[in-house]
Amino acid sequence: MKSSLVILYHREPYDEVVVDGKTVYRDKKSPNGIVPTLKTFFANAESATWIAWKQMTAKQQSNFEERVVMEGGKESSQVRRIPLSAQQVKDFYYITAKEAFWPILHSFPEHFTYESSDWDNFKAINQLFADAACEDAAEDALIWIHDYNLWLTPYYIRQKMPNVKIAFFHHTPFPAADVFNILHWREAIVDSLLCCDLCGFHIPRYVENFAGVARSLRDVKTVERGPVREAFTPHGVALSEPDMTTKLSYQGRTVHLDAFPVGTHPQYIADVVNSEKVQASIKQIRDDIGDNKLIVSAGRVDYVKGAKEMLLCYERLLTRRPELQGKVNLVMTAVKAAAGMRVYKTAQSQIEQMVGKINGRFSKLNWTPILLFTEPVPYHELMAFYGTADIAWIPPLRDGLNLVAKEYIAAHQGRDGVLILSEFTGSAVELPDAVLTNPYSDKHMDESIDQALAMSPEEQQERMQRLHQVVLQYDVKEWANHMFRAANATASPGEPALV
Ligand code: GDG
Repeated sequence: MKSSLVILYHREPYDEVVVDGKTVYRDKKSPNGIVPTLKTFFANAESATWIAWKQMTAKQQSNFEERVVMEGGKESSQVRRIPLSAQQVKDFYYITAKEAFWPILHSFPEHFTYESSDWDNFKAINQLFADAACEDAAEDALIWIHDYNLWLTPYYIRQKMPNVKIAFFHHTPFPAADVFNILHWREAIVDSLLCCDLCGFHIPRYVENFAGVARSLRDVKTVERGPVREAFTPHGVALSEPDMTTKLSYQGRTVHLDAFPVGTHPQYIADVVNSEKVQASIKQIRDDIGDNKLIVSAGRVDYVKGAKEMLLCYERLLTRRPELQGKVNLVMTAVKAAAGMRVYKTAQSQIEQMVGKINGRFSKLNWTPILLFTEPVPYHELMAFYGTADIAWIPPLRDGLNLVAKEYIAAHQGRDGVLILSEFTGSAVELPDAVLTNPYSDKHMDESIDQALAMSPEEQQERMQRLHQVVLQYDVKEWANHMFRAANATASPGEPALV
């Protein structure tokens, strides 16, 4: 049976567990990120295929079930796995995507290296995804592709299916032409993206950057432009943009461009934070730290996430204001990257060394300034830290969006709490009531942490209420619904059902 919805997302939507000797594909426990929402659409579509890659040995590949149905799922919703060897994953994802594309996407050309990239392997893997999508997609299906590691799939799909509807969403920033065009594979990437019916980005600035790249490389025509939706701050934030291009045309095809930032699950998070289990953890944390101010900062190890800049600022804070020694606690997750991702090694050791230095310099017998987790903290514990924290500190030098900001706000429904948020995250354009900060400026960073520590409970509550409105209105379900609405509004056939 052909599918009306085909999702191309590199992660599998289930946990593979063995029950009584039989492999079962069970719903993932973690409610983080977009997978739970995509799964809702996947499960509700009349017929759907979810295409992900699965790393396996040659022996495993010889005895491998390509399509599986999730426990409790319908036969018409299948997960199709593309088997890749460890070497293919390393070349494709850890090296080409992370060493060449990631630094360019995040405007860090100094980290860009392509010597080890294997473009042919990248093309071959994208072709595998595209072939699988074309095999499964009905003529009037919607194919929804996620992220830059599948950049070339629209081109390969379009060659086989000229009329199928293709939507692509970028989870990362999209840089301006003068940075993007450093990539010497730029024409192939842009030609592929111009094969989509809809190209989605988190914020208008990334849309404009993409349109600028397309104009710089190809003879595209701007068909439509307009002011940005009221969801976005049009001026004054580093990544603000008042107007954006909404339609381009190229070689007889219209490409719709849109900005619809990913949301979180605000009610779910609030329920978890209010649960007995998390409330007990919150009480425990409070008993442990007393009246100290708790600051939380969560994320993966990545040079784009600004951990170094935040730690330097924290060290300056304890030096500038010695009365705070023993009175503040920073809880930080810097979840280390998969083994083999050499691109993050330096960032990881820098964080560990800086935390060691600060703790070595300031710790007292009964107080350690930073609690660092390098392994993922279990979800409920993380929510307890979010729920307890007086301040969430989110300092990326560059970040497509940043979901932690929205999760912290969701965890503080009806309460106080301060969000310090870098202006160089996509979220900052939606959340002007945060204490917005420029992580490239020591002075600005210092002022932001001082402002956060001094903010009155009344001001905290007022800001938090407004922030919460945004997070509630643009949740992750609205994000996916927006994508379906925008895809439906494009000219090609295909009418996927809204949930
Ligand atoms: C990409 C883009 C964009 C963090 N530490 C722990 C933990 N986390 C969770 C957070 C949050 C998630 O990880 C991180 O989400 P982000 O959005 O911050 O970042 P990326 O992973 O870089 O995601 C990003 C996103 O795609 C969506 O489009 O926002 O800009 O880079 O959910 O809470 N979760 C657990 N333990 C931890 O220690 N359980």
